[in-house]
Amino acid sequence: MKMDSVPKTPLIIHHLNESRSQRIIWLLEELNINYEVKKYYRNPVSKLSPPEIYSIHPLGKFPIITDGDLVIAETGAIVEYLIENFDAESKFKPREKHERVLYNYYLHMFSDFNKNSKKKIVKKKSDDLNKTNISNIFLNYAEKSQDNKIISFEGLEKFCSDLGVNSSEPIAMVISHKLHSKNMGTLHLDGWIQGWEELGVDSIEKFKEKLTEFQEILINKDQFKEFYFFLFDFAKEEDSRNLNLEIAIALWEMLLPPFFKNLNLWIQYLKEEYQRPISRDPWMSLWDFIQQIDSDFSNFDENQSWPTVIDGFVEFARERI
Ligand SMILES: N[C@@H](CCC(=O)N[C@@H](CS)C(=O)NCC(=O)O)C(=O)O
Repeated sequence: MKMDSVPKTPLIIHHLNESRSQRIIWLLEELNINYEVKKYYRNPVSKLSPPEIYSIHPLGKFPIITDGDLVIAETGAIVEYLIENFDAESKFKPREKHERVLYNYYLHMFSDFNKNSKKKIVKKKSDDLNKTNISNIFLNYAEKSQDNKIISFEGLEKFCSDLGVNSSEPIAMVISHKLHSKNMGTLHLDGWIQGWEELGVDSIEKFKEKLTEFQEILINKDQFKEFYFFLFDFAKEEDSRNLNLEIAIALWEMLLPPFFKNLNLWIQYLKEEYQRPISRDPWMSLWDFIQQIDSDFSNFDENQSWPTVIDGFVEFARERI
């Protein structure tokens, strides 16, 4: 085969941060090859490849190089390709038999070697998932005008309807929670991937099977707490520190009936007397209050440091029950 010491167009190395694709960049430099780096970043939580790499190569792993139409994955295969085609000065090419043995040894060893090689390899729940499916499903609902990185209100409604869920029902908020949504009405690609992987699902049908567990969260006090805490940031305006009172009341009316016997009195107090936005501390403390204080308030102690809104409520309620 004729060796081209210079590729016709710059070779592209698809490089993932903190990964072995650095080795290929080293080799490209050593061989003085004309190349461009296309950077990708691991999902900050799952540390997995970003979904767009699957459109370059179905393996979805780094490194990958593209040389014109040719796409090559696997460190060893890439190293062989580069040395075979661009090592004009035979800098790395083995010349003698014993060199070839060593060359093969290092090539195979390093292809399989990473910083975790000495640790016991634990199979992750997400390893068996079809990650391409997960990101393709996202694209079905994503907002084209936002580079396909966000699902907004319309897409969310369509997603809920494909799951057989009404987007105004409480379970739709559990879905947003499970997919790490940061604001009501939007889903982001990174949270979506993380969520689907944590749930261990990769199709709409499998996602639907999780809905019974999600319903359980809405009635089980041990599971509800985490979801309830998530709601404060989810429901408040991004640039505000507090939650608008009407929204807080709507959420409490929708979600607290299974847990809070004095809910109606609480709402009455907020509407008639308190009439202010809700800050984080009262939002969170209300949950502890519901769990710890009897519905006749007999074990309520004013000297414990409950937020003012709760002290005010107890005073208001005691006169009415
Ligand atoms: N045998 C492959 C392994 C590729 C591989 O596991 N790459 C890692 C980076 S070091 C990766 O892409 N991880 C992200 C992921 O698995 O989602 C090779 O040597 O190229």
